[in-house]
Amino acid sequence: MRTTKTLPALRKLIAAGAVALVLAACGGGGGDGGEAPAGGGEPLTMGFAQVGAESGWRTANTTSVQESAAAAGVELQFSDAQQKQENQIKAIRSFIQQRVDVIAFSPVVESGWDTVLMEAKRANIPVILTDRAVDSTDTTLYKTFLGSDFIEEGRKAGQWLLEESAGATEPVNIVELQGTTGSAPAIDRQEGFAETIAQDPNLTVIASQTGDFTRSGGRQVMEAFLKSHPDIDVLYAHNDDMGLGAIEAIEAAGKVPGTDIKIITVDAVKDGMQALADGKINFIVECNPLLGPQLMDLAKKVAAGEEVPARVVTEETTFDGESAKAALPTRQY
Ligand code: GZL
Repeated sequence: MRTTKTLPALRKLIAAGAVALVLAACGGGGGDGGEAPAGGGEPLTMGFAQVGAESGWRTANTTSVQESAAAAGVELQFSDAQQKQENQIKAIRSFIQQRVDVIAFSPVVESGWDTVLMEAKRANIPVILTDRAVDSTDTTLYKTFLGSDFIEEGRKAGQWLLEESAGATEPVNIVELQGTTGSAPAIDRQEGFAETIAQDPNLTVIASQTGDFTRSGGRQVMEAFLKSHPDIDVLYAHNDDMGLGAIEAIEAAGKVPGTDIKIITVDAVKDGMQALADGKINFIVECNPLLGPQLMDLAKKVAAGEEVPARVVTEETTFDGESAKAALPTRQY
């Protein structure tokens, strides 16, 4: 549903109308190639509160949102919270003050959102969760959740290791680099992996700690793991960036990543796929960051008061070394 327009917005409407008239006089087209609002009306305004810029995945996700907004003729107010929940809450409050038509955000952690989401609801501004979920029990606080099934991603990682280790008679010692503490992907990827490897008593997670989804975090924690556990067989990292940081630590310790220590990661961004093609990573579960087009489509629907599905799960696959080599030349991110 559109919000009540104030005087500044009326000026925008006149300007938009004037722009639409000018474009018509010049034969239309031109500009940034974005869609002109249907019927010459005011463009949809979206406030997007992004987690930060912590990983290659996040960068690709930001690019997808920004480019899709331009292509859809959506006026985007974008904020980078630098992985701090208080910054995301401030940004959402600012979007409410600006009376945007739709608010979208990727919650850095699952908890602590009910108050600010209730403020958006009272302001009659629909909210779309993208990428990550919240643990609010009141599902009327948002219109839909667009993003991956992280438990399924963890299961896919665990299933690969189950098959790789089939018939093992010796214990398989696993270390785990968790994503941001309290975030949906970290919680769910750990859950999905653990429930799957529980089918083989030889598979044991001997250490698990957060690397906060960053390369430096992955490297630092892996250095500590290597010092305290000389007998590591497998690394399961919740994203490529932590896995790539861990590879630096493994090589610095004189071990061969992908051979001495098998490595499973999640995301499938270019740098991770290159390491997979090079044999330094053994298996990657894809997590698709290109949510922009679906987000803009959902935003237009909720702003128009149309019904949308409560949950939109993104399509994604898995890669081994051979399929990574085949995919790399045309990989978008
Ligand atoms: C998952 C996303 C995660 C990525 C990380 O959808 O939230 O955050 O897996 C990113 O690379 O930092």
